[in-house]
Amino acid sequence: MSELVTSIPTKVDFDKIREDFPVLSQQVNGHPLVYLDNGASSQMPAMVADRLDHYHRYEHANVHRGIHTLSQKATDAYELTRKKVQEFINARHVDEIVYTTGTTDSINLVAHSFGTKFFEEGDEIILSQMEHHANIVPWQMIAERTGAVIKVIPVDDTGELDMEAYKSLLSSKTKMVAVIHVSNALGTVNPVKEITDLAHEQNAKVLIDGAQSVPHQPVDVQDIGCDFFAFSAHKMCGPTGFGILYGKKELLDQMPPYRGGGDMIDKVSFEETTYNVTPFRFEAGTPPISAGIGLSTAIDYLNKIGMDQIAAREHEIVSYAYNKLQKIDGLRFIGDSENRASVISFVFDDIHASDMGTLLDKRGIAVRTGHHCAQPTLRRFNVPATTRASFSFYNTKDDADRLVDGIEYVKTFFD
Ligand code: 7TS
Repeated sequence: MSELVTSIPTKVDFDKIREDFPVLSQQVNGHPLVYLDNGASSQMPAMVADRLDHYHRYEHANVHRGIHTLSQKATDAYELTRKKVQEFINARHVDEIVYTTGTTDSINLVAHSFGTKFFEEGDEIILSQMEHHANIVPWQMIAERTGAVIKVIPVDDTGELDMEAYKSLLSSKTKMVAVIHVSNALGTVNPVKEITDLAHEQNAKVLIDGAQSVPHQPVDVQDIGCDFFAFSAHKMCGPTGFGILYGKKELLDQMPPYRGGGDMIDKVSFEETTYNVTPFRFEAGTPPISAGIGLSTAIDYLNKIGMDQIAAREHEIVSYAYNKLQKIDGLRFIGDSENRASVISFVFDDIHASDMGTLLDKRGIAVRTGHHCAQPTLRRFNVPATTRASFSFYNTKDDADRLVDGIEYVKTFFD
């Protein structure tokens, strides 16, 4: 990729925004922390941590079942998140927002519920070669059970999907296309609208894994046109243990519940059980209430900055880091798409990624090394592991400089 040049509107003071994240002001191994593992989990602003604290101290009660005031308050706060999420991703109806425990759970829900009901022997599921394991294994499990077959869109040398190959894989046998929006291993941003339009021409349904897109850019599910969209709260300044499945209402209404238990039923007897309406019939048992409420505050926080501003800021920082990294002798990018966001993956032929990660950590720089739960992606590039720097809007050019200096320092060990 050639030099990336960008400019961003200056309305938001992003350097000041770091002060919202207490975790970022600490020293790690005697150095100021440089946190570049946002792809794994982003940090939480004090505003979200305070909201969780307040809930646990003063508002805790179970939801959807209490007549008492505290339970009603907890329910109202928890249900407010559904509305916030609906607006955040521009879903048509609030009941198209299903609460889950994260992206993994959301994809499992669709694979098991939709797959069990609609897949038949010989039906085809199209995935891509750059999927996270969370968007591979659930489909394999359901394919084994139903006799459906998995087809894979190849990735080219720059880390982009081979769209011609995708078109030739599509046919009337295709029942589901499940594709990652932004690759957690390569950083590639995929053309999900085009992917969806092509799948719909064959009457196939489309699931987009948005774990790495929702935290970094505005997402409009109606504009994409996809049938399902999955993401996690903990990658977007929210708490762990909570996530979202967006699904078109007419599809969710036809899908059987995925898990049975309290809250998801209408009437239960030993002879027959009837189920609650969408989305509640997919939400069995006591949920992670505080995490759900925390997501609402995280969305408020992100909205206050503006997702357009966040996307522009990250583009500027990632471009700056990319341009400096490409000058380092021996560094090879894995994934070099023009359309990239938030993630830079790289290798050195003579330095193992885990050595790189360990030595960077000694200088207070947190990166992820390994296969990033995307083994087929790395196999495509014939590498067992990469070092991955994944950025957020609170990262700075100074963080990028510290990364570059850190890599130069690690290189001196191996020269
Ligand atoms: N899909 C993508 C694209 C992801 O990046 C991840 C997590 C998941 C699904 C699973 O999300 P979860 O919240 O259900 O666990 N990705 C990473 C990562 O890149 N490093 O650690 C976790």
